[in-house]
Amino acid sequence: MPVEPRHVAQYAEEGCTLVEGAFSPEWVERLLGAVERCRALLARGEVPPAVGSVGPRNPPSIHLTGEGGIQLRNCMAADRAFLDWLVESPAAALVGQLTGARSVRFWMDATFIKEASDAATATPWHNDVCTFPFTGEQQPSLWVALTDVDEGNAPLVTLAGSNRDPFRYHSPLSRQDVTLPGYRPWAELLARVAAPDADIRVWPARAGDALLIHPRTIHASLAQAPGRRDRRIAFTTRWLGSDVIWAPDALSVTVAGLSDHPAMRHGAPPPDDLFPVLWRAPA
Ligand SMILES: O=C(O)CCC(=O)C(=O)O
Repeated sequence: MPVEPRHVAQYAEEGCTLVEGAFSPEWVERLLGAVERCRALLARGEVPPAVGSVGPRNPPSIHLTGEGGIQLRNCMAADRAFLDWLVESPAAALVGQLTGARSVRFWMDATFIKEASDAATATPWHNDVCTFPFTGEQQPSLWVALTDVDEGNAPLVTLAGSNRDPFRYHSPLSRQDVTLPGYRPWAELLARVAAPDADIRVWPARAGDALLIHPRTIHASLAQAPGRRDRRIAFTTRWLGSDVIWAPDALSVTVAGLSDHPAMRHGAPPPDDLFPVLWRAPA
């Protein structure tokens, strides 16, 4: 396991850290295969059937972002390679060790594919917690490069230290006219990253490297540099640590079968039968 104290310290201080070689070439190949299988079905208008269960989640979906930009969401239960990775790979241990959680559960997944340099394929600035129906510090995203992602191949970018903000921001995709305590307008987030003294970090990565991103860390991805047409694929999973409680509000994503599930109690941790614990800290 390549987690070192410097990764833990950087994650806590800056809200993002890169773990080089977190996943073997074999895991990268298997995940790439699963991505391509799900993408092919979704692109044909078919919903990949579940081959296992991760509890109530929204169905797999595909979203096009400009020319050559594709997002797949909620594919975890649709392919054996994804499910095997979830329980057999070092992913859950890595999340636990970096966040200091006593236990770790899987929440959701997304895949970001970019195959052309259209500016619209860039992922807009946001923080991931903007639509999460949970609260807690330990809700990171584990972003895994499945291809090499050099500086011209649409790397992730972060605003260092934004993980320590006492609030979250509206999603660019959610209603901007709703005011809720604890949220700031997305326009403010954009002003912060555009400020001349903004501490923006760029994260080139090799296939198999992983970034752990704090739920409040403001981040985006660049588009590919003009003329690039390489395949750029990142597979990202969201996780719930031991300090996380169910706390949906009017800006949270709703999940069919979960949002109204009687076992989901406001202010309580997610129940084990819907969110099995995948890793526990050694006693
Ligand atoms: O890889 C990307 O393009 C963006 C990933 C991202 O922003 C996320 O996972 O929240």
